[in-house]
Amino acid sequence: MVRCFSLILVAVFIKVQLCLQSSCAGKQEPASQEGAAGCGCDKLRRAAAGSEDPEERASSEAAVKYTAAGNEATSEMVFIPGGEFLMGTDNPGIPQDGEGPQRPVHVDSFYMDVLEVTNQQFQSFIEATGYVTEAEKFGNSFVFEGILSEAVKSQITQAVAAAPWWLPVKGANWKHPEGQDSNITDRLDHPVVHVSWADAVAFCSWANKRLPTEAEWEYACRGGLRDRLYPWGNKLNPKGQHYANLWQGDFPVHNSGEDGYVKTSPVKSFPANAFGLHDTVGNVWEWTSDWWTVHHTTDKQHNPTGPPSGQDKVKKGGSYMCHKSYCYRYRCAARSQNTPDSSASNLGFRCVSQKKQ
Ligand SMILES: *[C@@H]1O[C@H](CO)[C@@H](O)[C@H](O)[C@H]1NC(C)=O
Ligand SMILES: [Ca+2]
Ligand SMILES: [Ca+2]
Repeated sequence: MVRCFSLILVAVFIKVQLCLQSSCAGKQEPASQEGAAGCGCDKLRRAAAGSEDPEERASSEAAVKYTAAGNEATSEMVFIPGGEFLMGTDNPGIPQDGEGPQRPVHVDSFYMDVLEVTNQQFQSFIEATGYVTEAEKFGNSFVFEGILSEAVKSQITQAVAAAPWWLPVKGANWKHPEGQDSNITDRLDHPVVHVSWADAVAFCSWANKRLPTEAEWEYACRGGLRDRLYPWGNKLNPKGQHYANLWQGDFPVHNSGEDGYVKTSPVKSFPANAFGLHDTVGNVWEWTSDWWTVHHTTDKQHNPTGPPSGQDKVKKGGSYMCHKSYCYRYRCAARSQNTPDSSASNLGFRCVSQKKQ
């Protein structure tokens, strides 16, 4: 199995310049397997990851401090009627991600947030609890180079070697998505970003909810459709309309913003699927509760929860940075992974619960 690269420190100034001028863009096309897997979304990991078990840390913090839910602050939920579906695909867009084989899975009914958790909602959680996110504790987070100010870029001396467009930015966190000179004042209705897996678990616990399993997330994404690529069917842009906030143009140098957005979009900017869920695919990646594996049984599964342990957590749905040429992961069966302490400018979450909140 291909393990992820660790964060290799390089002199990025030169690297980014090179990247912008030619080499990276050239490498991205055509859509070879390598190119398709090369978005770098899974390459983000902190240089000095803590050894604590994030699951334990998240659940104990959540249990002790954050049991009082502020329900008005959290999203409207929709009932997802349980049933059996075909999880994964036998025609994987990115085989090494473990998208296949297609397999029968039953999930029980549950409720799911209609929308990705927003900055406004996350702010209510912080105000109510005093919670400090991992990005704030670490003092930095990963930001896509293309959305940074020149002032911030000029201070950065490191990058992710395998994906030089990801820069660890000092002071970047949920309140300052592109570093210290940015804020969320004009994007309270955008999805919160720079939240680690434990941060997401803490928020959901506070709201008396939890993260979805990968199976629940994928079942919900499919909206009752069988064996389709997207939450709305097989055509990316039916009738010329955009159904998700993705990337149009050439990655990583030019985002044409044809769908209306070059960064995150306000939640609900694109149509809902048949279950009433918006932005499952696109806008921001969404954490799930499962540990990552690329090996799946074809035996019928009942409410699967993934491997008992692991190093990375599964994230689903792709983001505003996804383009077919290098990150064809804006499909319900697609998946990627990050270490649980990772946070980035295109990674958020939504919650589920067994009971109506
Ligand atoms: C937030 O950012 C906007 C635009 O980027 C800026 O005009 C505004 O002054 C900032 N607000 C604060 C409180 O820093
Ligand atoms: Ca877009
Ligand atoms: Ca999403």
